[in-house]
Amino acid sequence: MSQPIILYLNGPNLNMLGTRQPEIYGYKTLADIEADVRAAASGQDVAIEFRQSNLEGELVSWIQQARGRCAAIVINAGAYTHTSLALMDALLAYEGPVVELHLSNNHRREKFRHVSFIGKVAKGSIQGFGPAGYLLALQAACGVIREQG
Ligand code: DHK
Repeated sequence: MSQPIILYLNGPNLNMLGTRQPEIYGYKTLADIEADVRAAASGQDVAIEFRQSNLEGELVSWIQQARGRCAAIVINAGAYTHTSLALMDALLAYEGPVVELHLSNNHRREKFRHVSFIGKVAKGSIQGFGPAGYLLALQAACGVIREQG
């Protein structure tokens, strides 16, 4: 049987990781993080799809295409977290579990980052652990997939 797919979606400016405000987001690039996730997933009997876009509509399309195909979505929507009804609606139409992910702890930051349209529809959230959060999210997603059988 084919392996369940975990779809990692990364939103705007996450392609700049490593050089973008490293005191907040860390020194790893998104490619470094993807390699870490793939290495950790290799022992887990799951397949990883890992994508990044600066475009809201592209992220919406990828969520739509995950319906009936991906077992879970892990999403760091970047700033769209705080603004995007379109992403929230797309996730509501997706039948699988959603893990909300952030490198920084938004609750310790500016007030406008305390609102999350992703958090309203996610099964749970991981934030504040830097790049390691991507591995925690893998654990969370694998756990939920296993629970669901
Ligand atoms: C990433 C961003 O780009 C910000 O816009 C969010 C999030 C926080 C993160 O911590 O990963 O506010």
